[in-house]
Amino acid sequence: MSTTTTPPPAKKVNRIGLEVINYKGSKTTLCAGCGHNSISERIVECFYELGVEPYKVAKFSGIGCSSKSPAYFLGLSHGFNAVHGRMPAIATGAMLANRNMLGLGVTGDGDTASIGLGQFMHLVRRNVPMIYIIEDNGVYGLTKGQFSATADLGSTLKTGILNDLPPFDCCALALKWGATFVARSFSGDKKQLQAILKTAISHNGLSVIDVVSPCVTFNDHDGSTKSYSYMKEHEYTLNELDYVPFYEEIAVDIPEGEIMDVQMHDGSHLRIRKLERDYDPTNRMAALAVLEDSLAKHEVLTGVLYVDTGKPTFLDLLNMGPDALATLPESQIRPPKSVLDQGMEELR
Ligand SMILES: Cc1ncc(C[n+]2csc(CCOP(=O)(O)OP(=O)(O)O)c2C)c(N)n1
Ligand code: SF4
Ligand SMILES: [Mg+2]
Repeated sequence: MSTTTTPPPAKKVNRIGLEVINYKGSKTTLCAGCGHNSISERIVECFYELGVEPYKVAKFSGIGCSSKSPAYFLGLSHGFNAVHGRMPAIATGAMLANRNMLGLGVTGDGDTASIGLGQFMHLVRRNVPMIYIIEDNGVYGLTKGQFSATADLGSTLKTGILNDLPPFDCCALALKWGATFVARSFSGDKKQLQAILKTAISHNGLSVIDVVSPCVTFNDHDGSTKSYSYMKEHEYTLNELDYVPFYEEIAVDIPEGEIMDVQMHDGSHLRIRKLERDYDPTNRMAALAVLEDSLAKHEVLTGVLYVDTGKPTFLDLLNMGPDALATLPESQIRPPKSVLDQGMEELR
């Protein structure tokens, strides 16, 4: 009797031959339903779908539930969990040492806008080429839900305590200080967040992405403006986004005037479809104005607020050569003895 065996189904791989499992990390220990978990899922999908080599990614974070999340994606990548609010300095050093890495910072609103505000400022000012995701829940989740500096005026804690301070809007701050890609999204908006993340992967400069990411344990009640229900009622989508990677043909049948096409550094395209508002995301002043306007109307504006593909990065400004410092032989990075001797002589 002959037995026929059906071959196992072929494993699904991306364009560099890796399976999605190669982009996952350890099992999450965050609360079920936490927005941060959805963002981790989007990171896994986007890096897999674009075929980014995971071992060429350097993950950075500070301290917080959000900053724990790099353990839950890209397990084959490099990672550095820094001190609270000090991730930008570590990331800047790492990107200077090895420009061939793709830098991915994941942080919280407390990590960025409270203790780490000064570090964030300098990262933006320098246009360090990396992705900087703020998982914004308006509270310090890890330390049991105190207000952070992004909590809205008039919002309340679960206990009823009122926030009487105005918030920092991380997108407005990033725009003011010179960021070259600024976007806001919501952890529950899969399609929009994917398009934004993919564009950030292609961007040569600092990408600041503020993602409203509800904390189900401490900030998902009626008085919160970072809850799932508040976002459902107050999210206002600025533009519809479509990302076309450099290795895919772009369709040409676009009605003129409706879509703005931005070519990214690696040849990919971000296609931005205007919605109700006539909005130009290459105009920084318009971006600041639209944020002010949304604040007054109690809208949470999501989409791409600003994109500038022409500004030099920190590595360009420092005239860093094409080779990563970390890969140069010692003969090229250590001054010869004669130069050191001369320096010592001058100090005598
Ligand atoms: C120097 C220092 N100060 C304070 C703390 C306590 N602490 C740990 S996490 C955190 C806030 C985290 O909030 P956020 O960055 O918003 O992350 P989330 O937990 O909300 O994701 C604080 C204040 C610390 N770990 N180190
Ligand atoms: S405490 Fe809040 S921020 Fe932390 S894991 Fe739980 S839901 Fe997420
Ligand atoms: Mg937080």
